Amino acid sequence: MSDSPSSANRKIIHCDCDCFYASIEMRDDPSLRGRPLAVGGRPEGRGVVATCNYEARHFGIHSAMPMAHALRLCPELLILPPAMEKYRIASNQIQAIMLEYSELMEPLSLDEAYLDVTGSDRCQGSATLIAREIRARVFEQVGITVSAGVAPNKFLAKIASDWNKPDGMFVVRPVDVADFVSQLPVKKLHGVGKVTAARMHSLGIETCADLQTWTPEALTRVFGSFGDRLHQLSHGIDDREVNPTRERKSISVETTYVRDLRSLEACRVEMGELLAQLRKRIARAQAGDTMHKLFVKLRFADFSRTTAECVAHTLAPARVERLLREAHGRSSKSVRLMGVGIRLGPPVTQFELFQEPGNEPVPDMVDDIAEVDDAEARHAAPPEGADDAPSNDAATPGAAASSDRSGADPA
Ligand code: DCP
Ligand code: MG
Repeated sequence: MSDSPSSANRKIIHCDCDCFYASIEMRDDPSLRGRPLAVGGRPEGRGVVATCNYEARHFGIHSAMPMAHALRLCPELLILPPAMEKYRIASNQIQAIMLEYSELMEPLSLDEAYLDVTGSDRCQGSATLIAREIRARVFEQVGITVSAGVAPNKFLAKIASDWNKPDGMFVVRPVDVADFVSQLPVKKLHGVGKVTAARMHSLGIETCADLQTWTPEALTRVFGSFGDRLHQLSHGIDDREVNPTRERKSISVETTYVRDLRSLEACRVEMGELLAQLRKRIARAQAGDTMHKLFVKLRFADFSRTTAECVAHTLAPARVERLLREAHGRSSKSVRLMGVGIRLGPPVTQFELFQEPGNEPVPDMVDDIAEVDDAEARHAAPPEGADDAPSNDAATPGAAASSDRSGADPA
């Protein structure tokens, strides 16, 4: 097979397992099938739903919902704790199957991955047949169903895999792209979460066809640096390559607040919750000794954003607070999104740790890192541990955790 061209005419498959953790549990105990089942934390504590099967979804239960609330919606709900090791094994098996069709495989989380089959000669080079075969083999060999989307780029393939869930697939051929995107609701776009969608609706923008009537300049005026990207997505354009070697570069958590935070004090209060989530994610990823920088990111009511960043090898709250104060001081507007995260590098030596500055002035401030609003991009990185999943009672429905990552075993 050959390298994938970066332009048009690519063939991308996106695979996403159906109610992944719950599927594995039902596979291992078929008596669970047909009954509402959630995997996640205990309802007595602050446990949340990591996922639930489709029977439970009929009751309105969904990921990240407090388990106690799920139980009120469905008193007969069966609850199981997550068994990450089993999920990792299944994930590796699925990725191994995908790799037989193309080495250009990019995992996004344990249960989803992109595959670029542009240069593959399997199944007569048909991406549709490859996707069908992968789905059948996963079912036979791993015992769960996976849904697939086939399209000329990542953005559309990801939407397509969701189109006929569960246990379905959907193909967007190059000739179908224009029709397909024009009827697409804006909330389907990567980076458009509840808050941005509400803003769009207030501007009369419901579908990509509506977005297409806006110039990139007009979109940038309203949505900042996300404007250009919105323009491209609304036309079905996405040039991102499937990147099999992408390494996790950062781990972060962020929240878009339904009501803006109007003071530094309000930000500090919410920051405590974000930091607790970040600590858990770093621990789970065993990434503590690869931390090189710390950053605090704010997006203000006018959609401008800023990131304060410093070299750091530990998560000292005083340093986070200083970055928060620094970033907050850069605008007089209230805060609609707040995030905190770390950037990763090679493992840190004891010597570097010893050398780490304490309370000296923060070096290396970086301004305004333009990026898509990860927090609102659901697929950026589904959190795995139920108790680590963004809990709505912690902040708002817009809450999410994110991390740049890859690897065969994204922890
Ligand atoms: N997950 C989690 N916390 C969340 C979201 C997801 O722990 N807030 C975990 C459990 C899921 C897995 O990640 O099984 C995959 O996430 P998906 O978003 O793909 O959800 P599912 O696979 O469970 O369901 P779907 O059929 O909608 O893909
Ligand atoms: Mg899934």
